[in-house]
Amino acid sequence: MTTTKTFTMIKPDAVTAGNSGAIIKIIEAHGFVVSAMKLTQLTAAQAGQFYGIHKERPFYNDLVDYMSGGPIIPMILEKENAVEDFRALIGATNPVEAAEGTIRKLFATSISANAIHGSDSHKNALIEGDFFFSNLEKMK
Ligand code: IDP
Ligand code: MG
Repeated sequence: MTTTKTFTMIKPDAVTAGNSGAIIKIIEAHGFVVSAMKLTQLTAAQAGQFYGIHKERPFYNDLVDYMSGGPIIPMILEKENAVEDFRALIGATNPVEAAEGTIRKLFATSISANAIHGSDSHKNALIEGDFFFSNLEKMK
């Protein structure tokens, strides 16, 4: 198998709660290599663009407010089978449904403030990584 990329960001609830270090430690312990990372904060317009696919959903405005309301840590990760393995590591969107030991089970406080994002496809991983990082900021 060849190494592939996924994209993640630690969401404002988890960064603000001081859980970033613990989350990155879990990610690395599961074999993911961080190849780009920064601390930043989205404007409402940027959060709206990032989550544009959810524009018609009832939670869209709350999601944009929440995701632009505090610091985030976006990262590009590399591993074999990165997208699928990372979705398994973060767990279900709703922490009540997330499996034991998953990042959302450990750190999410609600279905909206659910600690972490993970790309749902290889194509979206590349789009989302490009949303946050220039080629100069990417290690490879
Ligand atoms: P995912 O993050 O597990 O891929 P999506 O369905 O793509 O889940 O939703 C994107 C984000 O929108 C979620 O991670 C969560 O923060 C928020 N969200 C999803 N569904 C709900 C909901 O029913 N109520 C409030 N927020 C939601
Ligand atoms: Mg999604």
